[in-house]
Amino acid sequence: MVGAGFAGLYAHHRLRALGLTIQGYEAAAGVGGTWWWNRYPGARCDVESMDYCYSFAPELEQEWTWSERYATQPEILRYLDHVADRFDLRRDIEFETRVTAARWSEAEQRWDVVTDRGDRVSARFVVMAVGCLSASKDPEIQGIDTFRGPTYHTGRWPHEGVDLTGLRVGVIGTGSSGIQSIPLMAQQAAQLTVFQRTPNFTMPAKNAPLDPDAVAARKARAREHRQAMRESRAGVLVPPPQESALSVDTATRQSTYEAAWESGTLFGMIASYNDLLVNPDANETAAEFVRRKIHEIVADPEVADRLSPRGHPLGTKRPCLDTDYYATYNRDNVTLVDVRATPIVEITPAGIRTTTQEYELDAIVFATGFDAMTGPLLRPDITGVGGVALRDKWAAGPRTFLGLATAGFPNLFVVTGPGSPSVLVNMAVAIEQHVDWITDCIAYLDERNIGAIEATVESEDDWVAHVNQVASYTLFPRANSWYMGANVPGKPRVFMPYIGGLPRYTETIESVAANGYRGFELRVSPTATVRR
Ligand code: N01
Repeated sequence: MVGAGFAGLYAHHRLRALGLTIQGYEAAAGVGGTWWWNRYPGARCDVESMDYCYSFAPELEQEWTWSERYATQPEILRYLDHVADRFDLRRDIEFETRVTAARWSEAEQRWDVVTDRGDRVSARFVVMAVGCLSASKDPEIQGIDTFRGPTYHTGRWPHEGVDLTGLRVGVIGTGSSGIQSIPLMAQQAAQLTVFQRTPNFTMPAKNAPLDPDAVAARKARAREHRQAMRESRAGVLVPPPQESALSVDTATRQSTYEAAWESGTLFGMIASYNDLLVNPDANETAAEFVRRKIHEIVADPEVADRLSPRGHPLGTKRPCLDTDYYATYNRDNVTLVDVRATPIVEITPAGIRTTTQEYELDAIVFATGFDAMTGPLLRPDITGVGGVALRDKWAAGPRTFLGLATAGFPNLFVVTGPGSPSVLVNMAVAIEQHVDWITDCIAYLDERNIGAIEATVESEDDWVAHVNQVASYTLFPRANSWYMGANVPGKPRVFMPYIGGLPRYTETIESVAANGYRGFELRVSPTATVRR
């Protein structure tokens, strides 16, 4: 089991109940995955806390009480620590140990797994619960090592915290991490200079303490709510839009967008009309609404203009929720530098030099994101049937069957891999679904003395074609997003998650299982009894 975040912890719980012996590895010193690493100021989840948690144990749901509508990173980490303790999930995990390689032996029908500490384990199955956004990425800017002051990446934030009081701070990046941290860093720093390459669409989170009566009411109908979440399109309850943005008059549209803006929900704006992610003209009505909001909030019209996204349709780069992001640019100690107009040339010992000037800084924050989805799977050296490396197989982009498995790599399961809904839906729902499917699959194999399960090339080809086809109906391929791999130089431009929605995806994976794992080849174990 690789990883001990949301996915890994639940997988330990389910697979242990099957009676399997598990060896877990986790690069961090504790459980939590993304919530262990991303400790930057303002880090919190932008799916509501009561929806962004496990549903597998009704008693856990009743015991745990979230304090805010959108939980902070420390609170989510406390929750995951609590889950690990409550279900005794740490005992099989080797922490501060990174899996560096895994090699399949067809003769033995086993994986030989190696770590950076020199551990070696022979395993029937490898479950990659490595997260979609766990391979953090520094910017490709020359001179980083020459900078005299400290540099920090939001995805590897120091655990002791960082005091920016009185410092001149530069931050590169205005995705979710930048947008959450900039308002808080601006309160501490003497001067904050934001280096923005692409302005992003963000909406107010309207975060607040949770009302105890609302919490009690939700707990009372927790089971029905969870079931409805699993059956929803994105793992959260948003009424499905019925009409086109272009079928209503301007006043109606404005009031719908106003309500979405005030709702403080991630999917509210996109779900206002049914064609915002497929029709550029419809999308433009929502994009223009947000741009007008930016101009209302930001006092300097030139700064407001620089903050207004124009190069990509709303929602095609992941939207963000913020607290006081745009208003932060009204502060005297905050400067916005448009590095598309005046690109960064280099990082110098004293700061950051663009084509027009050098900005002197005491500290630099990289909010520059991740080698998403494939990065965590390709960093280890994984070799499958016939000695083929996963890196080579995926050289032109990830190829999976259902985002759960890849042909040529038997008995290797991926939780929320490329080709699954994953990052487009509530990850807590997606993770439980995948872990449940993998657990049922392994139980099925054990009952039948089957030693190996491998996705066929044909089923994988069909699935990849389907994933690409549904993406091509949308506006997503128009954006240079991490969904497309566009943030990593040289990475193939492929829309990685599956955008067909949870209901269709659920029906597909359930039907595959119900039909004896149709689309997979199942091979009998070479030994009389399957070794656990
Ligand atoms: O990373 P990002 P993130 N020079 O890739 C810029 C999840 N998440 O860590 O857009 C200058 O979105 C880059 O510019 P551009 C969430 O799914 C969730 O913020 O490539 N700029 C961009 O502005 C999210 O989408 C939560 O032109 C450079 C920024 O850096 C995902 O994680 C919180 C550059 C990177 O933005 C990733 O978010 C946080 C360069 N050389 C994250 N290189 C919540 O739940 C990169 N950039 C709330």
